[in-house]
Amino acid sequence: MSRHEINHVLITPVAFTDPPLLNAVGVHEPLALRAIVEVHTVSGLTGLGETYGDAGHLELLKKAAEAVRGASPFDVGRLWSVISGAIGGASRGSQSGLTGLATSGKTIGSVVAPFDSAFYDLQGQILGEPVWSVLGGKHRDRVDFSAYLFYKWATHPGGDEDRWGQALDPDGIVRQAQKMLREYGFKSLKLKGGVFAPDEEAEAIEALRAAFPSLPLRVDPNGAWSVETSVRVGKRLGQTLEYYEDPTMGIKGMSEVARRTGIPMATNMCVVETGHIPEAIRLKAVQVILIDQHYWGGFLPSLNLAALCKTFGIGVSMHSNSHLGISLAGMVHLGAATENLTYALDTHWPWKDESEDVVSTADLQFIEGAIRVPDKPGLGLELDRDALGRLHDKYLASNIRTRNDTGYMKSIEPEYEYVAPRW
Ligand code: GKR
Ligand code: MG
Repeated sequence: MSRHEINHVLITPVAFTDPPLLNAVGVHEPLALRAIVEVHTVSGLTGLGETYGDAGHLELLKKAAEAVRGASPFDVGRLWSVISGAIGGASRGSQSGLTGLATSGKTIGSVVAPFDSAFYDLQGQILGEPVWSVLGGKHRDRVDFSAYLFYKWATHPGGDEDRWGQALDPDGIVRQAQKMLREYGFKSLKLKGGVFAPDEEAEAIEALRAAFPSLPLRVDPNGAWSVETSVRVGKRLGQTLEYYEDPTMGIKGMSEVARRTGIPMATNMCVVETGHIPEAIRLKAVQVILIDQHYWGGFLPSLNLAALCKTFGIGVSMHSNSHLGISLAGMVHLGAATENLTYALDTHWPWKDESEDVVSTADLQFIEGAIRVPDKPGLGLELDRDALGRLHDKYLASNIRTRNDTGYMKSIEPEYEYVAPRW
C-alpha cells in the first residue's frame, strides 16, 4: 500500500462567463462549463485536474473516481485500463452537446485525462518537482501561445458589451487581433472560421496578412467546408497559411486537400484517438496534429502521441477549448516537456474574465505571447475553495448542463440550422 494512497476524489462542476464567440456549429453560450477534479491522498495531498463539465461526462467521471480509489499517484500507466474497465469502454458521442463538431473527441481519453493530471500533480508534490520534471524534463523555458481570433457579436442578447466588442468582418477581426497582440504579445494568429462565406473569411485572413506581414497565420473552419471549397480557398490563400486546420471533415477529405493544395494540414477533429492514426498517415492527410491532454488521456498519452508524430515527421501543435487555470498550467507543463512542439499553442484564455478562476494564475502570465515555465512542485497551483464555491454556485444557478452552441444559436436565430459541410 502506498503512503500516498488515493482515498477520496471530489468532482465539482463549475460555470464561468463566456463571450458570444461564433463558430461552425453556432455560438458560445453566456456560460462555459468545466469540471474540477480533486484527487486526495491519505497523506493529505490534493492533486488537481480540469475537464469538460457536460452532464454525461460528469457521470463517467464519477465512475472513474470510484475506480481510482486505493491507487498510488504513481500508477498513471494503468489509469487507462482501470478507468475504461470502470466506465465500460464508453466512447465518443453521447457526452457531447456539440452537434457534429468533434471538438474534443470525447473518447475515453477525456475521462482519464483529469485523473492523469491530478496524479502527476501529486507525484510532483511528493517529489518536490514540477510536473514537467516528472514528465522527463523541459525542452524550453517559455511556452509560446497563439492568438485565437473569433468572429463575435458585441453582446449576448440582453447582455452588456464585453471588452472585445463586435467582430463580424475583416476590419473587426484586425481590430480584435491588434488588441489581443497589444495585451498578450502573441506572435502568431489563428482565426476560427466556418462562420461566414469562405471568401469573406479568406478576406479576413488577407486583411490580417496585410496588417501583420510577418506573423504566422492559421484558419480553422472546423470542417464546415467541402473538399472543393477547401481546395479553392486553400489555393487563394496559398503560402499565407502556416497551416490549414480542419477546413473539411474526415481523413479522406483532408488528404485530398493536402494533395491538391500542398498546404500543411492540421487537425484536432479527424485524428482524435490512436485508432485514427494509421489511416491518417497512410493517406498523408495531416502534417500537424494538435495534441490536447484533455482528450488524449492526459500528459503521458499526449507525450506518446508527440513521439509518434516525431517518428512520422508530423508537426505538433496544441488544441484548446474554453478553459480555466488548471488547464492552462497543464498546457504549459506539457508544452515544456514536449520535445517536438513545433508550433505556438492554441488558447481560449483571453476570452475568459480574469477574475473568474479556481486557482491563482499569478505565475502563469503571458509575456510576449509566452508563459514562463513554472518551477513550483506539481502543477504549482493551490485550489481557492471560495472561488470554486462561487463558480459552482454559478453552475447551480444556471440551466446549462451540456454545451450546446447550436441550440443557443437557434434560440436567437430560429432559422439557423447546423449543416456540414455548409459551403
Ligand atoms: O471554442 O468554438 C470554439 C472552438 O471551435 C472549439 O470548440 C474548438 O474545439 O478550438 C477548437 C478547435 O480548434 O477546433
Ligand atoms: Mg481546431
